[in-house]
Amino acid sequence: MAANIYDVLKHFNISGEPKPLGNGHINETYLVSDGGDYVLQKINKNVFHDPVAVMENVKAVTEHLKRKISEAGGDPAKGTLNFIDTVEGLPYCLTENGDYYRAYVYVDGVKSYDVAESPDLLYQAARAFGKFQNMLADFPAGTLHEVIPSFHDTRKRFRDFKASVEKNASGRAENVTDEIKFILDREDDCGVVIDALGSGELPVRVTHNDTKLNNVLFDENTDEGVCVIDLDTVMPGSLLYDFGDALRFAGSSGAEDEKDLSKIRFELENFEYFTKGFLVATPSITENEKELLPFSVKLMTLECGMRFLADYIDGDVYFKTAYPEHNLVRARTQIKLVSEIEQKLDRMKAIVNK
Ligand code: ADP
Ligand code: GN1
Ligand code: MG
Repeated sequence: MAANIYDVLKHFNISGEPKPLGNGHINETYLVSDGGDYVLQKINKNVFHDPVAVMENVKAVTEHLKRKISEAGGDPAKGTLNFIDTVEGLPYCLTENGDYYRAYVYVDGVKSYDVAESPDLLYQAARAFGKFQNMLADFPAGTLHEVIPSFHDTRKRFRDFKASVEKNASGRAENVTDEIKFILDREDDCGVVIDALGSGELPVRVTHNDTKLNNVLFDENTDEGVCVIDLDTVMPGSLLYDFGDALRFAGSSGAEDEKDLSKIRFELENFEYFTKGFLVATPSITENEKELLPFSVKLMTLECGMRFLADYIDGDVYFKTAYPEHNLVRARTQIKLVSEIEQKLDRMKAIVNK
């Protein structure tokens, strides 16, 4: 067992000084330079109650992806994450405090974006996520652990949201009554995808489930989508989760935590470029899925908005925050985006049909 982060590095046979990397909301991520570059991550135990199961999932998924990438003539050292085993032969290192760390090779020559800087970037991101989903089409879904049960069951997320409002652990609910009402008014939307998955109208697929733009790495010279990262939530789900969640983030004209709401619009041009790339990469999409693409963007944005607002009301216990109102600021951008999407749904449908 390791005593501290330096001891953890020794178990992975890496030396060097860990420096914070990226803007993820969940794990603690470090870059360590040791001749080669490595990423060291402390898995968030509050979010992932069974880190060993998480590592079993991501190892199985990356092994599958490596086979697929090689078969297609690609470079498996770049196209997916390459995890490193400890000297004891394990894909994680446990510390005396009960923390789990993992390490993987830093993908060289790439960069990540927190805001969509150009529509073409979205075309690339969509192709990367679509290809990712395609490569997992024949992955045995039944072998995956459900590491966060009901992750995108929006009906359950809605129930949890109401429970947070009723409990009002932080006493903050009084200040956000308009935001709470906005979400409560949209209860009927919450069951659409989860019910259609249950009835078989929508196929269950192995999906990424966290398709934020900063979970794709782009080639620093060509901006081609090189590698999909953050594989912790790969689980059975709907293609609509990945499509909708990606556009929740990349369809916005501003950052997820932009304070000035006048800067937050839902960009139809981004929607168009992303949709084009995604449809090219997912030839197996069904008619029912296609029809729900525009709605899925609204649904995933609403879901994320209720999660941010619930966390604000719970007292910031889930997402990493940089200041006290951070989750509220995030919830407000999602709410603004939902109203924008509601106004643009018909135009989004026309784009899909085109
Ligand atoms: P979280 O679950 O906290 O979002 P991620 O696995 O997404 O954790 O990592 C957080 C951030 O670190 C990513 O959004 C990305 O910006 C950066 N990052 C992670 N791995 C790499 C890598 N191999 N190369 C470049 N950047 C990376
Ligand atoms: C979290 O891990 P990260 O930062 O890529 C969250 C997503 C949310 C997202 C909102 C495991 O993603 O579900 O959509 O924040 N991941 C988890 O920015 O809860
Ligand atoms: Mg991430």
